[in-house]
Amino acid sequence: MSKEKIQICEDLADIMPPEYHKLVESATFGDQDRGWKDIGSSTELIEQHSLCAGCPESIAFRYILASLPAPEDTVFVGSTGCTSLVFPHVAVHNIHSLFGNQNAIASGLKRTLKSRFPDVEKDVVVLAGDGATVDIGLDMTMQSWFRQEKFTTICFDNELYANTGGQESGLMQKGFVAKMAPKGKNFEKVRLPEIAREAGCAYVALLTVSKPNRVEQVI
Ligand SMILES: Cc1ncc(C[n+]2csc(CCOP(=O)(O)OP(=O)(O)O)c2C)c(N)n1
Ligand code: SF4
Repeated sequence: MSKEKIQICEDLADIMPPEYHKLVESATFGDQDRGWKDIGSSTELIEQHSLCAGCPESIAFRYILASLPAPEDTVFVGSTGCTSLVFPHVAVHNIHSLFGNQNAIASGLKRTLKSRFPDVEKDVVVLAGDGATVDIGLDMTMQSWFRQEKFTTICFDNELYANTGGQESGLMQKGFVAKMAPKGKNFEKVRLPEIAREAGCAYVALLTVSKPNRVEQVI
């Protein structure tokens, strides 16, 4: 592990806010033994991030960052939505893809990194909301799973299109009434873990933010 790979550009160092200096100095890399239990003493995301105050996605993101095996050699692929709001405030490589396209971008990126750096394991991690993963991006999600592309897909399931004010999502619970779906949902929640298993994913796990050390379901 090395802290050399992500640094603040010297020419901009004097105008960067202190929070960003702290982020790079005490972020998620450099320590061999770090993990989710280090949250509290490490910095993964600046405190003045642009998610709502108290948003569970912010703590979930911190757990994810703290748990990456090799953050310096990891590239995140994000998609439009609340999940994408964290990326300007973290010290990790990331690409913002067009809404729904994240798994297609990640497939190409992983293959390209393999070809460009044959001797280094470069990890690619998709992080997207349920609307991006299961509704608008389902085609791309499924194709990458069918093809056994070698990267991780993380779906932040808040059961809603939150960033655009609360439209119905496939992962929303049946009967749920949202601001932009006032009649309530008519259909059952899409069973994403089962779909992932059927599509051939090597490992499928379901976790909640409140219990980061407990996997709810492994398929
Ligand atoms: C191609 C495209 N279609 C639609 C949108 C509008 N849009 C932006 S965010 C969003 C909802 C995101 O919902 P979700 O993926 O569930 O993430 P959340 O905001 O709930 O974390 C939509 C529909 C867009 N930006 N680009
Ligand atoms: S609207 Fe988005 S940022 Fe705000 S609490 Fe919900 S998921 Fe988090």
